[in-house]
Amino acid sequence: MSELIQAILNSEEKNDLRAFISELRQQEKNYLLRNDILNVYGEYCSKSQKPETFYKFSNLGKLIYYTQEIIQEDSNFCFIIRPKIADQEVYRLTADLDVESMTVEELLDLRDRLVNKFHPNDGDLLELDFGPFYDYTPTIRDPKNIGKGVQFLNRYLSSKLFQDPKQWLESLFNFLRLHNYNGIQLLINYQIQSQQQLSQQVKKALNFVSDRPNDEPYEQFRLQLQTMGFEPGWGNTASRVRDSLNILDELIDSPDPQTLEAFISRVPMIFRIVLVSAHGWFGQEGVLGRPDTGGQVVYVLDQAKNLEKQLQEDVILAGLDGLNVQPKVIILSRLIPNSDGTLCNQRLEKVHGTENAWILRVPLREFNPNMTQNWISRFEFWPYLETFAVDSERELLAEFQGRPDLIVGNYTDGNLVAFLLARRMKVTQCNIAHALEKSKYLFSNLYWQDLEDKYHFSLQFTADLISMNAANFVVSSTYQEIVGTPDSVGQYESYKCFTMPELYHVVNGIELFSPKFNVVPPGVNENSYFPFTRTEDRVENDRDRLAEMLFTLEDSSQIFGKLDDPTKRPIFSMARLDRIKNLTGLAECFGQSKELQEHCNLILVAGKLRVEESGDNEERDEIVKLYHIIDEYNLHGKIRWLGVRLSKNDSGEIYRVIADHQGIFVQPALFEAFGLTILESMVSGLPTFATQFGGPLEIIQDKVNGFYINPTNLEETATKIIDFVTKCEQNPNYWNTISQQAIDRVYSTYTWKIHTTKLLTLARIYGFWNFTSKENREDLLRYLESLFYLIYKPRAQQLLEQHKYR
Ligand code: UDP
Ligand code: LCN
Repeated sequence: MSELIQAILNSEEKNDLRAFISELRQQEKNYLLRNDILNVYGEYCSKSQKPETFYKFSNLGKLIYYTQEIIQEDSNFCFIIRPKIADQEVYRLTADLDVESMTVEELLDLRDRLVNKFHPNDGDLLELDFGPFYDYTPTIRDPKNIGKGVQFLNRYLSSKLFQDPKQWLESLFNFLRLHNYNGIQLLINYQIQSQQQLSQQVKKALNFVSDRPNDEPYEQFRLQLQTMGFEPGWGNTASRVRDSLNILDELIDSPDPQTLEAFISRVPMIFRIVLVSAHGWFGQEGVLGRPDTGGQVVYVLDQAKNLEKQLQEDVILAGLDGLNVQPKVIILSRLIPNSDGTLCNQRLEKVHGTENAWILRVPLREFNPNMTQNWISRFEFWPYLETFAVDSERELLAEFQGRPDLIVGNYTDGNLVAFLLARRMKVTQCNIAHALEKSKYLFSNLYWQDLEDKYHFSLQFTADLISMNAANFVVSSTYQEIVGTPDSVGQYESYKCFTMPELYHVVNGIELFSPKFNVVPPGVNENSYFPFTRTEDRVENDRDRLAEMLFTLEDSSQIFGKLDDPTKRPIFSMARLDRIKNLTGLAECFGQSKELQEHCNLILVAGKLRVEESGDNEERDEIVKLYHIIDEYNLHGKIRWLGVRLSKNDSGEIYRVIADHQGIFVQPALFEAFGLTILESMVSGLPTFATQFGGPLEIIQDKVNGFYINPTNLEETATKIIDFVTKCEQNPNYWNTISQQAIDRVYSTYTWKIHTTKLLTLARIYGFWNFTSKENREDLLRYLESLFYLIYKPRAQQLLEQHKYR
């Protein structure tokens, strides 16, 4: 980038830069974000009548494109530039247009000065740097391979391991000896005492099974294999056992990364899994749409069901069903005594449609009954996590009658609990963020002190840093969750370097190129959400009942609004009523467009209808705002707002009913980490218009199987919808084409089968590498523990004190 700046300074564009800087000086703000910068630049170009080519292709245009932030301090400007994904360069431009590069530390100091929180004495403030802990692990080089960690790790470590065949065989042999289920030895037994013997016996066993019919059940030749040193786990039929032994034989004689992955994916080493989802209402009915209870619950429930199914299939394939092996999945959540009609006050609840998947709810210790008896917002939950983890360990050990094989954390709180549990129990830890709040709230770190009363970000971001660094592997739903797009910073990327004024500076918060990151998107529940055209699977009564509820039913206790013309094409949206979901933005977009109102009705399924029924600040604000917009634009007769809590089946059918009416789904969030409603609407066959900020950008391919919208540009959004509606009116087939392409997109890319197969492969492979590479992470874990005890815990205790007075 410094060459680009020099090129500007050494050309006629120097005057443009000078003029642009002078425009910047006239801005009221001294901290400009990308959107502001583009606006100022756009204005400058049009004011000085620059051609389109200058705007885009001049060196200044390129510089502006890469500039994420500009900070003005006195007469200087600091340019924070992102020349490519996951990279950052910082330059100071003086009034005389001298350019100096700035260090991360200088940038963080500058940001502190901006909010008058600068510590003049060097060394006054704690600096967090995780960089040195990643020195001993390999890193991916090309940013486009970020998120494909396991492939990279496999290739890298295999090539290292295979260089020393003796050591490699030793590791493999020791790894094979490890496995057992409830004390029953699996794979190999004491008769195989060395790696040489292993190699000989594999060939012997291969000869033996080769002569047997392919589909001969394992039980029929189990004893013969046992005498050769092989225990159950190789397969359920002669052909499966042969395949597994063949792969092993190849691995011993001529190892390569693909064979290694194929082999490890078959090793029966995961039977018990914990999924931690600590905050919120975790239940199977009546919990969705509440503050803090949305997609994460849907995701974890579906994941639990599908993991159990996959583990059961794996058990059968491995030939273990005769041993009474029963995989078990436990969703760990908090028990909420005042559970508002849900089952969240029940200790143990079986997950519907499974044999051995459970929701285990552990109560918070009685620090203060006013708090711990009730639902606690995710922003206030921090003081309870440590004791929750301690109590949960005991309960999990009892439920599993032993240790789990994998612990998966969800969201900041669940990930911190997963860290504490994994550390205590010495189990592989996987992190799933769902949404990292840091990038959701503008300047959340810089102004953390002002926001602390409401959001307690100091605890949340510290917890995030701890668990994302501690995790053996991280599962993200999209690539951009990790490192964003060419022009926007990723959620994990936003933890790379930031200041928490007067608390700490993070100079290197996470290694984005680490192979721990893996993109594994979720799927949809195919029993509840399926194409509207599958009439044979739909229940007519439900369809009619929900159509009535959506369009005509009068019931002021849960429905607001009566449509003048219920036959107009419905624009539908469903979300929790929080600010970021921006349903109010959609209502405003609809309100501002008379043309949209002529063609369509707006139907919202959202939270509650009455402020007094909500205990959540943001929800209350949004309710007030929505009524205000309805009045301001006089949307009466054109909008329906359903404050209902739908059952799973109803929520599936509701999308299909909208599709029966050739409607569309709009997801107008200001930012959406992933967006399960988008998968649900697409698989139902609804043309979907979704925010361009976040995950939907990866789910949808614009104009092919859905459409992007910029929810901050109401006029443009309305125009996009009107264009679509007009096109459909001219050519009714257009709706069907997009509808079918949306359905195809979900089935080809977003299924739980794909997700769980990949997740289990990851768990096995990271487990294997942890064992064989004996990677010493103890120093990192000790550092993280110090952060937990020295920063997190005292702050959590302070918050607990405040809770005592509630
Ligand atoms: N949902 C629901 N009722 C509501 C609002 C949401 O059933 O009133 C469901 C919706 O069908 C989806 C989930 O909650 O399955 C929301 O997930 P998403 O990933 O879209 O957003 P999140 O709420 O997690 O931010
Ligand atoms: C949280 C969110 O905000 C959504 O974007 C995701 O779809 C959901 O979790 C499930 O991961």
